[in-house]
Amino acid sequence: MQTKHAKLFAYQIPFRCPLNFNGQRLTVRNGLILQLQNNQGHSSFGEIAPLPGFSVETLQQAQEQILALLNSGIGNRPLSDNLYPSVRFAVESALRYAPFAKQLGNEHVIPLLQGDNQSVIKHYQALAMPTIIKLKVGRQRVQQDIALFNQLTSLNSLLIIRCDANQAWHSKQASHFFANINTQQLDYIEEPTASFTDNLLLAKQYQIGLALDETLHSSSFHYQHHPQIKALILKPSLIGSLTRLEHYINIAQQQTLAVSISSSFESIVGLLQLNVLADSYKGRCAISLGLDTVKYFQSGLLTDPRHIEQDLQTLECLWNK
Ligand code: OSB
Ligand code: MG
Repeated sequence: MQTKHAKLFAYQIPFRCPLNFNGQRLTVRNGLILQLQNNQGHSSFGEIAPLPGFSVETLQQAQEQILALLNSGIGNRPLSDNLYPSVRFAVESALRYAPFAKQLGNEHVIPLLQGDNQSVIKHYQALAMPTIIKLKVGRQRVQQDIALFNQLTSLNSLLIIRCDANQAWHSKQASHFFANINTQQLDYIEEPTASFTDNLLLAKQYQIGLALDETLHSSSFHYQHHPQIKALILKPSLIGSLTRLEHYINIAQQQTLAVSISSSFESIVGLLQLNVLADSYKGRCAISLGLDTVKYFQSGLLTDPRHIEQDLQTLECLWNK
């Protein structure tokens, strides 16, 4: 299929409250939407929104790269190996021209809880106490994380929690956490410390499951299976190439790992694209969707799947040919 037209839009979506990304406090989310149209008139989207604190590239760099690519004619020749992950994922997925769902496949979206203990508990109750949640830990004293975990599990003895520490703990802090929770109710934890070796040791000692997230983003990392590893967290905007994602899906399939296709706080356009991608992996491994992030945006621009076309018309257009 040949691409006939391309448009590039710039968006800015305010967060409801400022959010912290690896020490970077953001009040708005900035990104780009790529819209391609093929010679049969089908439209397709990709989102380019490097996440400060997580992405190697800045939005400015990504914007320069996508504009250069549009200038040289997108889809005319193989993509260079030097594309930034956010650009590569947007372009590769838009070029697939896979039809969009009209809404997120909610049944597999895992509720994400973060904030102070009181608001997390309130949030959990407001959700009618689901049996699986993802909980951010490592952003307050360990003792408070322990109290929160135990409060949640005491509200619902059937609750299974997936924790995510974003490598915030030292080994001692992680030990303290695992020693003081009911590990039977911990499905797995993403990245307790920054050391992969320590994480494996901790997991063995406390008989808990590990999930790999940040670890997968390092180009020098080569997967070797350990029985403690239970899940892979795949963030396509940070991993970039569909081939690399496919590689991890193959590993998950071979080792029976769970996979979470997870957001990097994209607009609804990026989230729908991630949903399409997750659907394409169905049947190969247990897939869940880490896409419960649109709730952090002020409702309006690019937060409602029904209004994408109208919303795009209000955005600054950086390319239209
Ligand atoms: O650490 O998993 C993370 C979003 C942006 C950057 C890092 C992370 C996240 C998420 C996305 O947690 C939501 C999810 O995975 O459920
Ligand atoms: Mg994570």
